[in-house]
Amino acid sequence: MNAREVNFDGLVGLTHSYAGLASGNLASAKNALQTSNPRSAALEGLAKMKKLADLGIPQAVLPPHERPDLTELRLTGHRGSDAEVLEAAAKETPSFLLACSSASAMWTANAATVSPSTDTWDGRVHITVANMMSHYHRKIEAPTSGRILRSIFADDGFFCVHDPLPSITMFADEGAANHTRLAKRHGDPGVEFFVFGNYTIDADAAAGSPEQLPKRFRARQTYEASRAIARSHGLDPDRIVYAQQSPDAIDAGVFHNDVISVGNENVLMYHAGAFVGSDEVIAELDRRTKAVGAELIPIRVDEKQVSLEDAVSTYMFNSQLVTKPDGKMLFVTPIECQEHDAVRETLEAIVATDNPIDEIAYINVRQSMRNGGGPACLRLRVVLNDAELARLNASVLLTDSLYESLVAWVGTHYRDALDPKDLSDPRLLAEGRTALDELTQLLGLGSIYPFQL
Ligand code: SUG
Repeated sequence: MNAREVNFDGLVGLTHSYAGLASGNLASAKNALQTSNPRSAALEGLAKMKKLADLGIPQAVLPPHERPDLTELRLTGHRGSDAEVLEAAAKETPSFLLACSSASAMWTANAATVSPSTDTWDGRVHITVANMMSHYHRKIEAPTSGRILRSIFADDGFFCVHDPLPSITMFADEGAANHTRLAKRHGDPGVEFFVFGNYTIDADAAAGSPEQLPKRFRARQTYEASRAIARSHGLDPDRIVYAQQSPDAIDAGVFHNDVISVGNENVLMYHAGAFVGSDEVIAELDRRTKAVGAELIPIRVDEKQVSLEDAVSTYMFNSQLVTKPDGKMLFVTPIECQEHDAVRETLEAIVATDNPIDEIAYINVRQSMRNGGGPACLRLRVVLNDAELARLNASVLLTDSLYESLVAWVGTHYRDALDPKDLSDPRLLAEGRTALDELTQLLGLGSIYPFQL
């Protein structure tokens, strides 16, 4: 059946801030406690969505979560009115207030792992909400992400939304940022490619050896989590490849695999330093994709073309690689890549070579980039056939009129400067609730936030 990939982008929240919360994420550490601009951040994200929608690439919107999260703050013994809780938290547990205020749900590549219906045991689209247990500010996204995804993919004849895996180290899961699907075309049977950085005592020999764990930063995705998702989704073991992230890459700031490789249909672009045993990984992908009728086109970028360090600082591999209506592919690439000679030249050389990629769009998502989130982090990819597309809540699909409403909505409600100290301002909480209440109506989502339940 005819199928396409729909990008579900996270709309940046009203508390977009730089709190230095994410270990292993060099941009987050570098920009900690700077002033952010939530309005620009949201508009940059919307402009990216509009750009893709205008090219005829289906685009949808996922709403931000309510922040600061008062429920979490109250769990730590702060009592009284919301304003009193915020004031006490700012005084007594300021770093916890920062974590409870993060707009990190904007990086929807981490919201879930999605397997299209052509890959799963029961012919439904399977979606596992990520537990994001490696960082507290991200772990608290899971319940709201689950409610939002269930509200959009509500028809259980077509969709199956799974709860997050147990929140223990063994099953640490960061969603689609460590998952790529390779196929001839989106609608064809695919090979699901899971990349992990860590494994625990229950891992079989395929997981690697303890010398292959990073030394500087903690890896965020485990082998066991990837395997559990493959089981839940009922994937065919012959159509799965597991690979380990290179520990050196993790230590160089590659906290998710989508910082160092990107795939789309039969193309996989990767840095030579991305995986443990890259050549064997590519050979296995080649073998398994051939078995499903696809001819893999691997595009390898060597260290001498672009160093790991430059790949991380420009987020070259965190480009979205998307199929246009004419069947050719487009790189949606951070503007930082255009400003870096070696990276720009490498990307342009790839486009000039004989492969399906024929265009680069450099886009500005600088506000998100300063927190280590590039274009690919901001979107969750969902392959849907015609029948499935007709079954989802269509109010979240980006039309010209929804785009205009959202731009106006951001203009009305968002601040253009936010200091971490502003996060305890009770007016910010009130502004957020008014805005999000309006947003659920714009997106036809019903009640999804705790303050609405
Ligand atoms: O989890 N940054 C996010 C960025 C996520 C990027 N996603 C993908 N690669 N798919 C993270 O590290 C920073 C928040 C702060 O420091 O305020 C943050 O959480």
